[in-house]
Amino acid sequence: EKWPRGDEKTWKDAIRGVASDTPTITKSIVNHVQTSLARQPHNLDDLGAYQASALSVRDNLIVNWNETQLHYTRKAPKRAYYLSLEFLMGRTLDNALLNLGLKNKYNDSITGLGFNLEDLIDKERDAALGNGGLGRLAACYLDSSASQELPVWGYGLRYKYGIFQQLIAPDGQQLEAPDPWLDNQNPWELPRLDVTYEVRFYGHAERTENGRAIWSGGQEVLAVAYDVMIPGYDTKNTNNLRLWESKPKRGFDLNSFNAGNYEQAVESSNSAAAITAVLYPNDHTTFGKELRLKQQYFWTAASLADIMRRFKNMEKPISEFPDYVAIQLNDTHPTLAIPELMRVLLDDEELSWAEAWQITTNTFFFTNHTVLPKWPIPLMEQLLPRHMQIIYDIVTVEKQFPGDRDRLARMSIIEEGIPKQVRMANLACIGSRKVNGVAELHSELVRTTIMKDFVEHYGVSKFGNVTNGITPRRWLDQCNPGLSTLITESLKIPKAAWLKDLYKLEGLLPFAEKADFQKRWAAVKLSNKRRLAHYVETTLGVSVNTAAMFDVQIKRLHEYKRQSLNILGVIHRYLLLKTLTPAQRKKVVPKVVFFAGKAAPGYFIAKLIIRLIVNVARVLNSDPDTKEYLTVFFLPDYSVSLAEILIPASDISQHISTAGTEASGTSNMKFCLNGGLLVGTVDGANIEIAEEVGESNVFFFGHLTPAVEDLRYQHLYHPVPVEQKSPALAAVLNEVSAGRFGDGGVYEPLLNTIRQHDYYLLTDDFDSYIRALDMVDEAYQDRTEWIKKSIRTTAKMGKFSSDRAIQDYAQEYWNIESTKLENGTA
Ligand code: GL4
Repeated sequence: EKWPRGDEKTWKDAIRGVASDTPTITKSIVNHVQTSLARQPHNLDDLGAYQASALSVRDNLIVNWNETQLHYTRKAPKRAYYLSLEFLMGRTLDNALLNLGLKNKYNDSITGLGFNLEDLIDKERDAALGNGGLGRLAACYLDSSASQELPVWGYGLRYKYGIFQQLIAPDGQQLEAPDPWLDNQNPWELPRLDVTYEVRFYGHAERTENGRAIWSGGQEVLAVAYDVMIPGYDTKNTNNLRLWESKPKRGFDLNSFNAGNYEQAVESSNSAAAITAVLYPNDHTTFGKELRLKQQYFWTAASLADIMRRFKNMEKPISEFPDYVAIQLNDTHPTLAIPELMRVLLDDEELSWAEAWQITTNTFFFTNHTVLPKWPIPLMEQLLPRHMQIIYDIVTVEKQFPGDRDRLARMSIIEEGIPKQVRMANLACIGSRKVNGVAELHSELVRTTIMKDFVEHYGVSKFGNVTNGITPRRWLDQCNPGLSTLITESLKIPKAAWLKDLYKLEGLLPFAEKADFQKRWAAVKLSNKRRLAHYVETTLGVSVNTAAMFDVQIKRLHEYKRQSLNILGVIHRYLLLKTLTPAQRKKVVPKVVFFAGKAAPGYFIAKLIIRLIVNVARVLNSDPDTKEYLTVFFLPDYSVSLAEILIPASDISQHISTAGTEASGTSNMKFCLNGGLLVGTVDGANIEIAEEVGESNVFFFGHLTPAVEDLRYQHLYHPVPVEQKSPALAAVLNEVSAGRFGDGGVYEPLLNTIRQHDYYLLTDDFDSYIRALDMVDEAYQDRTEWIKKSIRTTAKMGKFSSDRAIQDYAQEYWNIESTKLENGTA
C-alpha cells in the first residue's frame, strides 16, 4: 500500500504507540498537567492529577481505538449494534487501567509524582446514564464484546444530566438533585463534531406511490456524535460506544432576533437541546411523554443513519444489509428503529415493501426485560406522521395472523381504546428475527404469557433465552482486588486465564476444604467489610460493627422488589430482641442491614418505603438494648461505585421479589461471584444460580410463580385478614401504625397496600421469609461451614460471566465473529 502523503519515515518516527513504560507514562501525565490543564506542579491537587492521568490513559485508548476501527473497516465483518437508551458505565479510570494491563505502571508513575492512585480514582464522577439493571447490563455487554474482540458498537444518548442525585432529608424523605456529571469535563469521550445527522419531527407525510411517501416540514434538529472508547480486557481491541447529543440545526432564528424578539429567537434552539438534556428516571414504567418519545426517535434515527452510512461505504447491494448488520433492541425503547428502517428503505432507497420488510425482519433482534409499554396514537401521529403510516401499513400488509377476533386483537400492534395505543412490544416482536428473555424462567413466561399468540404463529424457535451475565473484570478483579489475588495465587494460572474463562473458577472447589485457604478467604471478606465500614463512617459519621453479619439489599426501590418485606422483617427481629434478656441476646447473631437504592421521583409508595427504612434505622441504631445486635443503614445516592464497595463486603444479600416479577436480576450474580450468599425467592436468575451452586448454598423461601395468580385472586375476592394469615406480620404493621417509627399516619398508604390487595404477596410470604432468615442465622453460627459455602458459591459462577451471554448473542442471534486486532495489524 502506498503511503498517502509526505515522507513515510517522517510520519512513522513521529507516530506514538501506547505509553507502556513508567518513564513514558510519567512524561505523558506531566505533559497533560502542563499543556492540556495549564497547571503547575505546585498547585496541582488530586482532581488535577486525576484529570491529567485520565488524559494520559485516554491517549492510549485512542491509539488502540483508532487501530481497531481501521482494522474493522478493512476486514469488513458483519457487525452488531447494541441500541440502548441507557448505559450505566460507572467510573472508567480504574477499569481502563486494568483492561490495558497498565495499572501497576501508572501506579508507579503516580506515586513518583507524589500522589496516590486510589485517591485519584475516587475523584472521578460516575457516568450514570442509566437507571439500574437494564443500563448496567448494557455496560457489561460492551466490556465483554470488546474483550472477545467482537465488532460490536453501542448506540445511546449523551444526556447532559444522568440519573438524579439522591439526598435523604432528616425526616427520611428522598430529595432529588440534578446530576451535572459533565461539569468537570469528561476525558473519556471524543466529540465527533463532524459526525452529524439531521432528524425530523412533526410535519406532513404525503403518500406517493408503491407504499412510499414524502415527509417534509416540521422541526429538524441535529444529532452530534460523541464516542466513548471501550477497551477490551487483555486485548488491543477497543470498541466504540457512540452517544448522540441534540443541537439546533441553525444556531438561532436571526429574523426574530433582529426584530427584537430574543425569546422567540432562542426558543427553537432550546427545544432542540432539550431532547438529550436529561435521562428519564423511571425504571420499568413509561409515561406517554412527548419528550421521551422524541428522545427515542432522535436516537434511533441518528443511529440508523450512521449504520446505513457505514454499510454503504462497503459498496454492497442493499439486499445484503442483514448479512453485515445485526441490531439488538434493548427492550422496547428503540422499537421505532423498525419503522424508521422501513422508511429509509422505502422512501430513500426506493425498495418495494416486500424487499424492505425482508431486510428489516432479518436485521433486528429484540430483548424483553419487563412488561409492556405503549404509546398513545394521537401523539405518534403528530410527532412522527410517516412512521404512523408505516405502522398502519405493517398492520394491514403484514396481516398474517389468522384466528379468532380476540386473538387478532391481542396480537395487533394497535390497541383499541381511548386513545388508541401503539404496542411497542408487539411491533418489536413482529419486526424482529428473534426475541429473547433474560433468564430461563422469564423467557418461559415470555413464551407462555405475553407472547403466547406469537409463539403459536411464528413457532417457538423465534423465542429464545439468553440468561444475563456480568463482567468479572469490574465485578471481581476491580472491586475486590484482594479476592482476585487470592484466586490467582491459588489456581496457579495467570489472572487473565480465569477472568476470560470464568468456568475456571471451578478450580477453587478443592480449596473449600483447606483450612489455610478458608482463613485467607475469610480475611479478604473481613477487609472488604472494613472498607465498607470506613465508607459508612466517613459519609454518615457512625461506626459499624464489622464482626456482625452484613446483610445487603441494593437495587431500585420498587414494590415488586419488596424492600418493604425486608424492613418489616427487620422490625420483627427488633421486637423479638426487645423481649429477650441481656443473656439471651448474647446468643443472637449480630447483624447489620444495609439498604441503598433510588425511587423514581413520582413513585409515592417507593418513596414511603425509603422513609420507613430511614426511620426504623434511626430508632434501632439508638436503642441501647439492641444496637449491638441489630443496626440498619440506608446509604444515600446508590451508584455503580457504591455497589463496588458494598458487594464485596456482604455475607448475605436479599433478592426477594414476588415470584415471576424479576425478569433476571444481575446483582444476585455479583454478590455470589464475590462469595456472598443469597436469600431469595424462586425468581429470575436466582433459580439458575441455585442450579449452579446447589440449593443447599441458597436460602430460598416464598410462594412459586404458578401460585401467584391464584393468591392475587384470593386477595381480591376472598380476603383473609393479616391477623389470621400472619400474626407476626400483623404485630409488625401495628407497631408501625402506632408510631413507633415516627408518625404512624404517614405510613398508612404503604401499610394499606399490604392490608388491602397485597398485590405483591407480603402476607403470603412473610412467615417463610422469617424462617429463611432464621436458617441464615443458624448457618452463620458454623463459621467454617459458612466459609465453605462462600467458596463453593464463587467457584460455580462461571455461567454468569457476560462473556458467556455475549457468546450466546454472537452465535445464536447476531451471527458475528471475533475480529482480533493483532499487534501491528493496522
Ligand atoms: C430489568 C429487570 O427488571 C431486571 O430483572 C433485569 O436483570 C434487567 C436486565 O435484563 O432488566 N428490566 C428493567 S426495565 N430494568 C431492569 O433492571
